[in-house]
Amino acid sequence: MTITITAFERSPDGGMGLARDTRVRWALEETGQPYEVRLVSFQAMKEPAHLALHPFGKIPTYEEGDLVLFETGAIVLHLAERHAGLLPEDADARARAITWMFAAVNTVEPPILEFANAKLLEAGKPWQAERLPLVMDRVRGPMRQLCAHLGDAEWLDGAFSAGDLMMVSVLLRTRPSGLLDEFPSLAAYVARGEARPAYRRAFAAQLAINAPRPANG
Ligand code: GTB
Repeated sequence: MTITITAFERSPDGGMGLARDTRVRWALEETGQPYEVRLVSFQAMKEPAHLALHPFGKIPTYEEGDLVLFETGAIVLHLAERHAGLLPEDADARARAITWMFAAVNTVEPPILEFANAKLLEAGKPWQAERLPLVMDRVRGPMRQLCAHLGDAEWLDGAFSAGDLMMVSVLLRTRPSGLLDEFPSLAAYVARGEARPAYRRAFAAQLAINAPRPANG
């Protein structure tokens, strides 16, 4: 059955892999699932046809026959549960990998989003200069704790799993601000994720859509 996901027609990051379709593409690549992509504009995301797939009017969405999913955590979990490659066989190890997926989106990602919003949406507000360092510290907290957990390990819990896929994807958003480089072991962890052939294919596919196109003569 054909899998179709949606992605930005023009990603605000110009294809640096920070938009959330990248993590879904990565999971599709890790599990060896071919997929198609439907590109949507910001305007189209808020129109009824897209809202029928995603009640919050965002990307990515996931269609597979009659099944329609949204929320990257749910999509990656769906793929990981149905195909080999992203979750261990052992039931306890599987539960721990899923725990790390939740930790990525529920504990590590929220302060990163708060920081992104404070930087972009509060630009020019009189309180921004005072607030930004506080918000940045809230990002550092879970990153510091994650470093302590990771130690010298390659991945969060044994072999690479959907937990790592989600965590690396979330941490990638801390690179442009310089925060990721404050934590060399996390930067190395993210680099290990990016070095995976499946990640490289996912990154290249989304970059190909967003790369500057030559002007038509
Ligand atoms: N919790 C949802 C999930 O994980 O699926 C969040 C989905 C979401 O926020 N999608 C964003 C979106 O559709 C795209 S990824 N936004 C459009 C809108 O809200 O109107 C967020 C994103 C956008 C741009 C960058 N960037 O340029 O660096 C990074 C991340």
